Amino acid sequence: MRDHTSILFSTIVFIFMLTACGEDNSSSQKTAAPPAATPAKPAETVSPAAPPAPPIVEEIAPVAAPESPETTPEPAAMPTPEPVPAAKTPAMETPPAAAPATPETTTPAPAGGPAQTHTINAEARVFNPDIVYIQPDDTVAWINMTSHNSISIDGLIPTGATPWRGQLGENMKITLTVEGIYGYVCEPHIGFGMMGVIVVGKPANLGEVKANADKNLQGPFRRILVKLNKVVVP
Ligand SMILES: [Cu+2]
Repeated sequence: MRDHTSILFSTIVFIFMLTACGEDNSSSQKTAAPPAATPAKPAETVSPAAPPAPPIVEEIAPVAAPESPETTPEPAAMPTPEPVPAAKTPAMETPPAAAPATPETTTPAPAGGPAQTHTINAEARVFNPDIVYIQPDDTVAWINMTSHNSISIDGLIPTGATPWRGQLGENMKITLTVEGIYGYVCEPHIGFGMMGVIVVGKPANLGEVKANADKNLQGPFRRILVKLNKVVVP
């Protein structure tokens, strides 16, 4: 056993000495060798590490791509049904807007007979109808007069007729006995042209009323001339 141990020990010592000599020989060359090997290895290790990265990016990209197309078509489909009902709503509102054209049309003069009541509806900013043909002793009733009134215009009623001045926001009715043209306005809404003409019987004062309006009325009051020009003497 001792022989083997001594042989083994001597062998180890011999190998150690050989190694020490090798280190001494290579010690001078080590300085240049390590730098060359170091840059080469890291460059190789980095490049292999880089390739695996692209596949990861590619896997992420395809995942994100399917998500965006799915979400995009859904929002696009949702807004479509909404605009449709929205477009129908304004279409429904348009017909009522055409209604205001009604006041432009004049009602025919009623035939003689018992006294009648003629209703004038105060709509948004217009009297409907804005020109009313009645017979002497007939009654005119203004309704829906919230925020409106009816005031006869000086110089635009027949001689001998009684002017009137309604209360703001109150419905009213008057009975007209004197034949002729009567012009009136809604005081708060003169600027909107909210005014009207009442034609009683066979008026003799149409020319006189037009002349007075053109001569005396100022600003928005003059819009009554447009209505006076539409009057057709029965
Ligand atoms: Cu008014």
